[in-house]
Amino acid sequence: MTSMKQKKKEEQEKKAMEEALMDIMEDINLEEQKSESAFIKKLNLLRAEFKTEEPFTTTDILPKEEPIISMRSVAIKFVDIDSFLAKEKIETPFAEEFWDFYYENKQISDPRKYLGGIATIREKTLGLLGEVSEYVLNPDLIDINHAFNEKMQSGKLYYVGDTHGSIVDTDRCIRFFVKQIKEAETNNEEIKIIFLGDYVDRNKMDIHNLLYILTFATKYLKYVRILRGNHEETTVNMRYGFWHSINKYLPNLYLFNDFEYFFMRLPLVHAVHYQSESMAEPRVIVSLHGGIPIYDKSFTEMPEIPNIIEGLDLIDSIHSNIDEMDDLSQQILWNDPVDDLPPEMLFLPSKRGIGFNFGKKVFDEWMNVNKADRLIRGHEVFLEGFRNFFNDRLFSVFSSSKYVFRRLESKILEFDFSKPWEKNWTYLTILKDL
Ligand SMILES: [Mn+2]
Repeated sequence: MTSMKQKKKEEQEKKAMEEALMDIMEDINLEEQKSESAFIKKLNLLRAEFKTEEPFTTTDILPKEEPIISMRSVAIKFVDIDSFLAKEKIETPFAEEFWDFYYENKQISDPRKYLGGIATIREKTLGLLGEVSEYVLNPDLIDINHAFNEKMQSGKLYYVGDTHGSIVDTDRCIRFFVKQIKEAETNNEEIKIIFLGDYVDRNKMDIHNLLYILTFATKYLKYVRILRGNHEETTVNMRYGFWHSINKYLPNLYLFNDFEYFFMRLPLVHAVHYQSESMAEPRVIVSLHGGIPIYDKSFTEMPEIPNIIEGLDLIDSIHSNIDEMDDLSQQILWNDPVDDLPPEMLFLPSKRGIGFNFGKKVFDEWMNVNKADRLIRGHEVFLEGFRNFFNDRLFSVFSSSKYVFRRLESKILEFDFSKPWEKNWTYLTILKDL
């Protein structure tokens, strides 16, 4: 009986939700949206809206300055989180409320569950996005080349790959990290946690997954960094689920725009410059979502390589849409490494239809130019949740145990600087080790 009642209640809720959606979307034909051409139409409509509509509360989350188009030889600006925290008065009531909802009350089982109700959804979500923009993505912390650079002398460094709405994995990771952070604070040790992008799409819990990660990053501002993945982008979101999730669970036409506006501001690159007291030179661990960007593509000759750590010649990633970004930004989000290239080839066009597959020679040269020791990235699905390339200098990690129809061993990557360099990395299985 109870389950019958429950089912009926759910149906009623669903109906009310659908009606609300119809009200909000008015003249947009829902059947039409299912076909691809209608998606394109809708997309163009959204693009037009981005440009012409008076931003309707998005003012707070948009960058005030013009997108950065060109720069040369920019000195590295390091994140100085301690003086930032000392100088800023941090107030994050929305993050606190979301934290209470996800972490304290464990409200993560039902995608329709949301704080408040439909009337407050947009307000609260925008509140959180505003807090993330103001603190986590503050221009004082992010370098002019749209990267985070920071120093570490010791402690532990963690990387989380694509989570794609797999909130079970995310929840497990966050609970583990909270413990690690508390331990580090007690022992006065350093700790950093970097999320490599791809928070949404592929899973009905994707909105919650994203909001949970943003909440964690705001709550633990001192330790957590978030990057943009190729799924924090409009055309991909229209196609792979996020757009549907919003329509289904949070029926608000403008909320999709708000998220897309927000995604534009996520940085593409993070670099840890690790140097203990006994080291003469720092070792640089670069992370990004997809792969290393290069200038020209003859496939058989060594390309010209940009130094993205000391300053990009050209980066214009502040767009909601991949087509409008510059070539280097697109490649950072989409490129993949490849182990077995024909001997005469240095890289290949990607089967994904955007970006490239790069081989060891180009990778080694890129690392030279960028004075980097290791590269950490996500973007690729491996059943074992990870793969190392190029003599353990490139680490690829995937952190969603449920991906489309596959089950896999999702992992996170840990560096423990108390161990010798060559042996300081370990992959942890999220649903087993954490
Ligand atoms: Mn990806």
